[in-house]
Order: sequence, then structure tokens, then C-alpha cells
Amino acid sequence: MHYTILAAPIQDGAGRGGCHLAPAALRAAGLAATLKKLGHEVEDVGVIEPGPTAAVAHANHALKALPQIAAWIPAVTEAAYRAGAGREVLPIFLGGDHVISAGTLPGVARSAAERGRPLFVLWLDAHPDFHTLDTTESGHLHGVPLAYACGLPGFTGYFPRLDVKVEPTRVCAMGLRSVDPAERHALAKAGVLAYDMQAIAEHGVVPLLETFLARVAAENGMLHVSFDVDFLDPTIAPAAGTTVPGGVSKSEAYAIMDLLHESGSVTSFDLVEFNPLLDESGRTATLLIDLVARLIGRRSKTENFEAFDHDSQIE
Ligand code: DIR
Ligand code: MN
Ligand code: MN
Ligand code: MN
Repeated sequence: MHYTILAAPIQDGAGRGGCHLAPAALRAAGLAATLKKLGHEVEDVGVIEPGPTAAVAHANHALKALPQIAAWIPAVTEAAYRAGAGREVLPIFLGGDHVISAGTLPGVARSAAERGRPLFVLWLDAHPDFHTLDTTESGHLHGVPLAYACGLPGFTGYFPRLDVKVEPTRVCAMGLRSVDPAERHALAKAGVLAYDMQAIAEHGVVPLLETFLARVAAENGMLHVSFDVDFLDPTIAPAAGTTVPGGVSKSEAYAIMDLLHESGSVTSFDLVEFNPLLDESGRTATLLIDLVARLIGRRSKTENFEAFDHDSQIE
């Protein structure tokens, strides 16, 4: 397998600046180098640039940076499509905040449609990001990408018209623990499979994910994984702008990455919301690189990462 790393350094979708520094920080922390050491071909193809910004007005005055983000989405969509997910390449999209998925999802959805394969999405996040431009109260546009890609109404004239939508019943959201009322309603209506931390506590992350992955395999699906750093518990990954206590542990996160690797179904991956300004210790970057390494097949950690393994959980 060949890996290609694409950076979309967007910070305007989050309430807090700094996510745009993630690609450089991950590069400095050795992301590409680590993947290469595992014997893979890795191409760091650099940075997506936004298109021109146009003035736009919206009735929801809470919306933040709508013109700036509207300028990014078509560029990210096009780059994500051209990355060629589903061929002999697995694109890794580095945010940026989670609004990049308003481009990566439609881009890979188009790739999947061309290959005649259904696209499944695994959304690993404390939040479902299932707001529309009308329902978001914070106005932070990192709260809308999944709803947009699934074709919820109200985006027309702001974000590009969708060639191919993500089918919401093929989306599995895991790790939820901060869901706004409008999102809760919209998720149920759309038929998204949503597992909150309570469900993970009750059933275990492995059985839940195995069931979903079996469905993906049965339909020969492509699988896009969207990984928001705040999916992880803040004690192990403090460097995210909207951390929520009670997240996924290191051992659970490793188990997920191992299962995803074993499934052979993953065809594209987003790594978003990492904010290096909140990462003085460097441990979030180290953990993220470690998780990506597991996703692409490293079976155990190398000495490079041992020093940062502060918690005592058994993996
Ligand atoms: C909240 C938080 N639902 C909002 N969303 C975040 O602002 O819409 N998403 N942090 O990642
Ligand atoms: Mn998110
Ligand atoms: Mn989140
Ligand atoms: Mn927010």
C-alpha cells in the first residue's frame, strides 16, 4: 500500500486558533518518517490551498468565518477526489479542524461512486458534527461537516452542491459524549448509527466496531475513517480545542486501530482537531503518530514511543 499525506491547514472552523499548525507539528514529530520506517511508500504531497474568498451573508448571525471556509471546501473536495482513494493508495488528510471533512467526505464519496463501491464512514469523535448552518448555535463550522456530506438541507449556495452524498445509514459515529439537541434529533432522523461512551462502556468498543466492519466487508465497501483528536480522553490527548472528559482510553484506541488495519477496509483517513498550541508536552502528537502507525500495521510500539507511555493500561 502506498500512503499519501495531504494537509488542509484550516483553523477557522474551530473556536480556538492553532489547528492549522498540526501538519507541520506532525511532520516535525516524525509522522511520514514513522510510516516509511514501517516499509511503506509515503508521499507527503503538501498543502491544499483555499480558493478565493467571496462575501456571503446568512440569516444565522452566529456563523463564524463562513466566507473563509466556503473558499476552502471546494479545494479540499477536489484534492480529496484526486487523491484516488480506493486504488492502490490510502490518502491521509491532516487538518486543520474538522471542517476539512466537508471536503474530504464528498471527495472520497465521488471516488467510491466511480468505483461502484458503497462508501462507509467511521466517525470517531466526542461530537457528531451533525449541525446544519441553521441549527448551529456556537456558529463554529467544525460542527457541520458530517451533516453537510450526508446531504442535510440548508447548505446550498454556501458549500458546493454535492455530486455524491454520503449515505447516513452507512455512517457509524463512535465516542459521542457531547451532542446538541438539534444534532440528536437529526442523527436519529437520518439513521446514523451512533454509539456514545455509554454504549462503549456497555458493549465494548471491539464488538461494536467488529459488527460495523463486518457489514463494510459484506458489501465490499470503502471505509473512510474520520478521527477527531477529542475522541480520545483528554488525559491522554489534551491538545484539542474542545476536549470532553470521559473519552476513549489508549488501550481502546489501539484496539480500534488494530481492528481497522486487520479489516483491510480502510481506504482514507482524516486526522483532525490536533492543536499543537495546546501540546506543550508533545505527548498528543506522539500518541497520534503511534495510532496512525498501528492503523497501517505496526503490531507493537517501538522504543521511540515508549517514553511517552505514561498510563498504566494494558494494551
Ligand atoms: C458543538 C461542539 N456541538 C458545536 N462541536 C465540536 O460547536 O457545534 N465539534 N467541538 O468538534
Ligand atoms: Mn469533530
Ligand atoms: Mn469533536
Ligand atoms: Mn465548537
